[in-house]
Amino acid sequence: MRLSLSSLNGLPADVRRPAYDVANAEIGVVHLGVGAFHRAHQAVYLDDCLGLGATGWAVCGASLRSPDTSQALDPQDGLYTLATRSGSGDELRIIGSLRRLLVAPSNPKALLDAMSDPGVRIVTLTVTEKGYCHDPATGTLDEAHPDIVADLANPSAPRTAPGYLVEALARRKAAGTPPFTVLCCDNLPSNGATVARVVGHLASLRDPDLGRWVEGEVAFPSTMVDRIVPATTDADKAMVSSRLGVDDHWPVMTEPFSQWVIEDRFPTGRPPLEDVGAELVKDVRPYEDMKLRLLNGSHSTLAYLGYLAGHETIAGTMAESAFQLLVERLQDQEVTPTVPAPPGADLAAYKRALRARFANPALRHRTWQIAMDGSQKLPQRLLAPIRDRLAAGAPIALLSLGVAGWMRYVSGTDEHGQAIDVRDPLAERFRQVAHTAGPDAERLADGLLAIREVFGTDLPADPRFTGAVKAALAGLYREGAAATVRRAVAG
Ligand code: CS2
Repeated sequence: MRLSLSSLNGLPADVRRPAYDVANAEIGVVHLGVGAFHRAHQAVYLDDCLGLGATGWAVCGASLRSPDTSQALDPQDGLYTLATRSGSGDELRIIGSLRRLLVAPSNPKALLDAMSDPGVRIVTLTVTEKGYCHDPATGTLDEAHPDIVADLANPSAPRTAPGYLVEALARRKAAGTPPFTVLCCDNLPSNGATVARVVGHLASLRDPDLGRWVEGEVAFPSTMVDRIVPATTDADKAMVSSRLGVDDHWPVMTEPFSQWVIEDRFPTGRPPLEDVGAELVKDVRPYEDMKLRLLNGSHSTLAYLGYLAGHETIAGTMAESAFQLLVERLQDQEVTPTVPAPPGADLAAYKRALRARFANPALRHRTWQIAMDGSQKLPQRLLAPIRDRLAAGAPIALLSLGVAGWMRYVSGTDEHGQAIDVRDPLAERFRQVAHTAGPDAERLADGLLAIREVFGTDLPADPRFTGAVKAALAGLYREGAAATVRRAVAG
């Protein structure tokens, strides 16, 4: 038997179920990028809102690429299990807010129709950093991106999230329907402003008048989203299904912690998110810097160096005391001075909690998963604090070790001569650089530093930065990651 509306009532008593009439919940949100993160984060807040009796805020979730999620959840009436993992075991809860699933490539019209529906007031997005087709160093639309070129040539069957947003907004404008609010939930710097810039630019390339309308009429509030959501494994699926007594083909696994800070700017209304734990604020920036630099910056550093040192998971990496110390020093000495504390926040407690979250052994968060798409992540996670430190004339040795870890990783060969499965939109460029450099660390560093989309033009010209990164990279080649980390934290 399968998890579905008809099997919902027979679930064990310790599995929490939606506290509202799921079958009749009306859609008010379209979500682009309906992956595990959305299902463990925004969909849960909306499920809570529906449970409080706020109607009209169920979700129509779309995949922009693969049909996997819809294939797993359609036969389950959109229902799935959220498993919250901690030292005291797994708590299971069924989420009902995902009322409809669409697969964009096989039916772009259905998605554009859903986004044009006047009942839809918000479009949320988790399409990952690369899904915005922007230049990560400058945050502007990459006009030469093949999918953007395709979306301009064929606007009614878009390939990209910006393409869908622009076409749907154009249709709403033509129909006299007020625009939806665009709520980016990806880990981009100033995510609202960045997506506004990208979408506004694409709209203006289609039609300057549409561009001005998007700029003047559409709200793009910024958000800071936080919840660690490792990819679901077959063992997770089997565990959940056996506890439910029915099959769930795609549960999501997560940690107890969850945070959502949202700029409160929704001209056409929003669900009562403040009643379900979200923080509605005027300025998200300090929260975002805190999270991107302290959490994600440490995460990427642990992912590259941990992977190289032979660790499969973040918790496994944190179990080595030198890595634990590395994170602590990186956060305390080099990153915290670049992060103004958000109102009322206790940064010391925040950092302690972060390290405990990383060390949660119940979460098997793979270093390889976090290592993905580094070209899109490095600028906001490690390079932005490095720029601030350089401007202040302050040391950057540990941040540079993270960058060197990325370089060693994208060289594509591990410390035992085995190939690394490097996933990144720029993977081909990395391969060429690594091929030309051979085993020469200095040449590898020079080749990668010349990638302007990652490093811009300022950092490669600053010998304080290039010197620190090259010294760290030479250490990684000479001694390996584990010994380099031990040496970095010694004394
Ligand atoms: C991680 C994030 O994969 C990654 O790059 O750093 O997904 C991280 O787990 C989340 O941002 C936590 O909120």
